[in-house]
Amino acid sequence: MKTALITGITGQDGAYLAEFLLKKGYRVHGVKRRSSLFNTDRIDHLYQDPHEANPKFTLHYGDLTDSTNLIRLVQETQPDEIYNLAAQSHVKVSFDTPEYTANADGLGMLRLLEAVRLLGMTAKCRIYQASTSELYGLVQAVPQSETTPFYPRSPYAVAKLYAYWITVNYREAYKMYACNGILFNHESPIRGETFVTRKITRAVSKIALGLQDRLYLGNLSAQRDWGHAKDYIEAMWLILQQEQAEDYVIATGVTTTVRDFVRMSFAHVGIEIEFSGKDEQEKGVVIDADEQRLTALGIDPANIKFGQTVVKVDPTYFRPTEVDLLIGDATKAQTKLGWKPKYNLESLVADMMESDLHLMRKEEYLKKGGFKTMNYFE
Ligand code: NDP
Ligand code: GDR
Repeated sequence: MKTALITGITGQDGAYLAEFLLKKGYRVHGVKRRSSLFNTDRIDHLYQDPHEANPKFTLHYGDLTDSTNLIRLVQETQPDEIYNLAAQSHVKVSFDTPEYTANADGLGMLRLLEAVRLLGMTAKCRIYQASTSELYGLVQAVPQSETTPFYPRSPYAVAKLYAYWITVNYREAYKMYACNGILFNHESPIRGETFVTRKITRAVSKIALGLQDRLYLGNLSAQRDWGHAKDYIEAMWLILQQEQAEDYVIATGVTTTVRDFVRMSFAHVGIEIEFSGKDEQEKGVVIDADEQRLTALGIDPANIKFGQTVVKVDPTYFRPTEVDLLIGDATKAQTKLGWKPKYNLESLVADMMESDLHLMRKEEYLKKGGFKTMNYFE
């Protein structure tokens, strides 16, 4: 039985990867941060009572900024594979917390590599670094592949650039099986609520159910290559199963604007919107609503008003430096790993919308029952 250690276990990818590896028969250890409230929602279904003999899934307190903690965890768990998924992963927030982001996202990987090296585990332990398409930043060439030059555009991306190169360096210097997966944006029903796709699918669900009037967004023209997290975590595992340690781009090869993601999400519930105006003045207005579709989904058509402004731009969400266009070329992963995504953008939007409609219905019941509902949305 193989043993895996996953940092960032409470995050989107950590949760899907843990489930995937448990199904493959792995023993999984996860590193979670101390938090004042439970923050294990995404992995609660995997929980095993630690009092039972020989649990296959165990959580440990830890933090990527604490070397001694990481050394102890690697020593205690003796992993065959480490997946370093932990990070302050929000690009906009990295402009507010640049030093912390550098420490966790940049030096964090160095600490893990050093832990493996100092413990004499370089031959036993393979290690994966969650690298990112944000490394490409300011567009140098499209589509972006393993050979496209990097030009990071945020403290997050600069920190991840360090982690990328320290992974390559330890592979070359110490013959470690250490790899970068350069993953393009991947989303899911359990995507963090402040990333744009989830912010959109939550808000569209609330608007359709009459729980919210409007969605405020930043740059609608940004283009992203969006895939499904379930497909992408499989690629992480494949990257660690090869003869040679190498770096791979994981992407769908299709790019879409934020504006079109909004349109598609509204279209899922039968609402057609039209955008007008430029830059900060741009807005999205309801121009049609398919009563049959709304009713079939259990939504009261009276919630949707013709001419209602449902999307507005709020410059608060603009970034000091933006990444305008990402589109990945995953040919290497397709040919060498045999990786092929099962989801496309349409099925991704449908999966997220169905899940958020279901969640927001709970809010609807609570509101109708006179209970306070969660109003905070960023
Ligand atoms: P999430 O933000 O959902 O999860 C991040 C995880 O890291 C959470 O478990 C978080 O814990 C944990 N974490 C944050 N800081 C620390 C720290 N200092 N020490 C220990 N744990 C910490 O990210 P995703 O699951 O979406 O992404 C996984 C990784 O992949 C990240 O490194 C991200 O940068 C990278 N990536 C993501 C892409 C995407 O599109 N999703 C694309 C390319 C790369 P807590 O729950 O306590 O906050
Ligand atoms: P990104 O994801 O920065 O690509 O990083 P995010 O969803 O935050 O932004 C995508 C694009 O949408 C634009 N945008 C907004 N973004 C947010 N969050 N909120 C808004 O209201 C909004 N309006 C427009 C952004 O400007 C941007 O252009 C994600 C993270 O998961 C990283 O950790 C990962 O490395 C990369 O994907 C690949």
